[in-house]
Amino acid sequence: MTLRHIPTQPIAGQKPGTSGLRKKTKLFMGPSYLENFIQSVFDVVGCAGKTFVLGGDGRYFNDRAAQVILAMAAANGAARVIVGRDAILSTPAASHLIRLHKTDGGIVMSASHNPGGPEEDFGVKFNMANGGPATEAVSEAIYARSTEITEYRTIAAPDVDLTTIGRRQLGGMTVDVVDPVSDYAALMESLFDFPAIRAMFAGGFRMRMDSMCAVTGPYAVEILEHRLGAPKGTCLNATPLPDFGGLHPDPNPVWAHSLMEEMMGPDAPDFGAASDGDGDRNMVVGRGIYVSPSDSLAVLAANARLAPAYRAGLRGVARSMPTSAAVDRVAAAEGMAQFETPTGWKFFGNLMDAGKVSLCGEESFGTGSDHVREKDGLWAILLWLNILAVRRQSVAEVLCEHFQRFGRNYYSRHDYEAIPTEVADAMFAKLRAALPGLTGRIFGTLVVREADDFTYTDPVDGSVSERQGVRVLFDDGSRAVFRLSGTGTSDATLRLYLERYVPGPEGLDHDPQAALAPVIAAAEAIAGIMAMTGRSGPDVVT
Ligand code: VG1
Ligand code: CO
Repeated sequence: MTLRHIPTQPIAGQKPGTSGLRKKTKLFMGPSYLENFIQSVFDVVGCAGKTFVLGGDGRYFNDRAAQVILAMAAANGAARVIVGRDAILSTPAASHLIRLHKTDGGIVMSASHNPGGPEEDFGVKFNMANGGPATEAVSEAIYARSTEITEYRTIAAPDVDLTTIGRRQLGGMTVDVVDPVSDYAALMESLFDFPAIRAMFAGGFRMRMDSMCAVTGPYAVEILEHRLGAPKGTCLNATPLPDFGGLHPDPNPVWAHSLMEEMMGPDAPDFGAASDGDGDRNMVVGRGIYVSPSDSLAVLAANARLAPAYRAGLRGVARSMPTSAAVDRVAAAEGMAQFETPTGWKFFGNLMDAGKVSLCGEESFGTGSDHVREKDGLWAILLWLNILAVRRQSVAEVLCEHFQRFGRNYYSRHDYEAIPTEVADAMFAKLRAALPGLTGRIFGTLVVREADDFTYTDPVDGSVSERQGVRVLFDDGSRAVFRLSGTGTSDATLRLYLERYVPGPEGLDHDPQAALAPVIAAAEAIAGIMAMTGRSGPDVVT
């Protein structure tokens, strides 16, 4: 077992984005790429004597990357690494293990909803001792370290056997290979009314859970089919594959279209759900009805008390800025604290650690609570099941009653993908320059009340994050928000978030795109997206 100091040079661009470092798999597999980043992590957070969790979503290169990271952890003096069998852990399960074993953090290998395979994407992120993604400050420090790195440390040793559960030694380091599912499944069982959900399935309730050939398959089978008694076949695409079966493991109506088709079809099941590459996202669909993630967050906030873990009520709720204000109305009605953060789960950690919020969500199909410090796809799906089981109503009935009570925040996100970076930068420069003159301007029926570039001051540690999305607020409460994606691996993706509030009782069942037409037109007039990109419309509408 020889310790090796390998000379290396900084590699440009190892800057973590919205959620960790994501790059083309080939780049990650190239000389020193993964090694430089991992050494930068260890140099910043410290490694000697520490314990970490390691796992990933099973995508191509997951297995090799795990061996590289283990050898480097041993060389850097780690005491112990807890690894999911076959180097598999969903992101929320990794977060749970970090907290359960009170480790010093964890490394999650995933590019989440980005496609996997030798020609597609890979990613790595570091989670802190609270189980949540590294904060902005730590991510920045890791990046800074990657620009000055001169060597990385590893050991020459045979691969660790990760195929069976048990304790191994790697140099002076202990490697504990654990079942990736059992602790997480036990946590879910402790939060929700499993007997009520079990009774609902026993009564003939039909569900489809689409794991999109990604990491939640084994978790969904264990929890839904084994522990809750859902009929065999409830879980679809439940075997994780290195290339996700060539699919795009992003649970939205566009990429989960076969599930959508079944849910909108003549013999649709009662409930449909899907999750993403690493298991932190969820999509929820009722028979004949799609639930937008922002509405899902609001419904969960309004009904959380129906689940045992939240019986005493929620401490507060937080949403990312582009997420609709539907949950704000629930918070106001229930007298709960409410926070608005930049995009990315790392901004919720401080609020949860400080006990200010119990429930958080993003419009991008992410919902979670303070049971872990990541968004959690199966958790959200189980909370929905718990609510349906207790209320004995359909998804459509629950949603309809919610809109009647709170009004409806019509919402949609339009993504323009693969825009040349220069074009995107020029568009944002122009947009930012126009902000000061927008107030009072009229676009069709809408008058601009305020326009700014979102700045967030963390109420816990006072840190300030600037330029987190351009927002144009109209005087009737409608909104258009413009952001560039921070998870892509090539070119730029523009996200346009659109929202309009209708108080009801009339006008609550329109098609969202039609209801949002005035906001869509105003956004185009303000930003000139089609003119500047030459596109005739968005690539993905959710
Ligand atoms: C996207 C989503 C954001 C989410 C992030 C990570 O980021 O918009 O809400 O937190 O993905 O989710 P961006 O910068 O591309 O808009 V995941 O499930 O990909 O880890
Ligand atoms: Co994800």
